[in-house]
Amino acid sequence: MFAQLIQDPAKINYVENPAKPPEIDAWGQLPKLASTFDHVDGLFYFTYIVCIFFFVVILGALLFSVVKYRRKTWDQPAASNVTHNTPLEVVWTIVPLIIVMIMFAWGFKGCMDMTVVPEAASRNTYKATAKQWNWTFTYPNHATPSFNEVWIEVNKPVQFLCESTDVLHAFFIPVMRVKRDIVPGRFQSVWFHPIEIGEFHLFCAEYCGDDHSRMYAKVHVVSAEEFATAPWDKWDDTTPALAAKSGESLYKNLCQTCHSVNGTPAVGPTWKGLFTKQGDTFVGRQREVIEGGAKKTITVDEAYITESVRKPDQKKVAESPYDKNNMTAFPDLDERRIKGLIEYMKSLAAAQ
Ligand code: HEC
Ligand SMILES: [Cu+2]
Repeated sequence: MFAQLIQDPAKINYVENPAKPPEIDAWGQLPKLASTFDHVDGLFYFTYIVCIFFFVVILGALLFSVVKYRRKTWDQPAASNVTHNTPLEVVWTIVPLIIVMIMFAWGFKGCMDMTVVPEAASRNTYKATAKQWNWTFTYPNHATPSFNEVWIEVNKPVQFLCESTDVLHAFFIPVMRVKRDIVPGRFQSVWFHPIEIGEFHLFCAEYCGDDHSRMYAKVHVVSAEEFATAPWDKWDDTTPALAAKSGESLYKNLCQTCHSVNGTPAVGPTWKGLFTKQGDTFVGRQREVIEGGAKKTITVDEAYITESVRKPDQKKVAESPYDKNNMTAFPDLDERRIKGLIEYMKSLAAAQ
């Protein structure tokens, strides 16, 4: 019934994050693909119906009174001087109180279910680090993290310990019916039990700055066999072209929110022109930077890029507004990934 009012998911541009949008139901609700937290939908529909009911009753009474008791001539005196009605007032205090207490008890039970993590989920604990504006996931018993994409095993309860390195964010996977604010300086845990294989969205659900709306990640729920192959730990750099391709997908996940590759200004400087191709060699551009308060000119090379990724504040680009904008540091990116990003930057020059 309400589905038509909701934007058709097929028409939304999912190019950057092509997780297939699951079908929504007649209420505009996504399917629930976790065996946990049944109360979420119950409470949602209950609140929804209560709201619609009171909207109709109150607005109906209001419209009825406006028409029925309107002043018919300009000098018509007030016919009644009722100041109160005790039984009526008691009813409209007690009834909403009861309804609100039901919502409270229901919500409190749900809150306890979500925050008390069962043993099975705590044995499968991931870490989700939120920062402006991306997600880093680290896996149980696996050294390589993944960025803006996370793989979890189907039919296995999972816990995410969430932390933020800067401002407030929120961990929200609609199809799993979990949402939790992430408060800087503390770990917030969420858990759930996924029951269907697929690709789903994870959103940041707390306004966290300019690119908040682009701070989403892809959740891959995969079979145990596929999970065992550690799909996030594939990094193809057998040839420079493949390394550039791997670098490009990492760029889309991690850097695109702040860097364009076509010259468009963004939070950070464009990568267009970082390298130019002269014959068969790539030459880095000249760049004026501020290091320790002093301006100097350097040539862009692998060392400068590596440092820009790991310690972006070391040398700030001396050009407004980039000298004032801050870049998130990525200390977890290993050599191979940084090499891939550099290959990608060089491939931009080759394409010109
Ligand atoms: C939150 C926004 C943001 C994100 C995300 C981001 N950067 Fe930056 N980046 C900046 C800003 C702002 C600057 C300029 C200020 C400075 O030098 O610290 C910058 C500067 C750079 C520079 C120096 C560029 C030059 O022209 O001299 C490089 C290289 C760089 N970033 C690489 C990356 C890579 C690689 C990623 C992804 C792994 C990334 N950045 C993600 C904001 C960002
Ligand atoms: Cu946000």
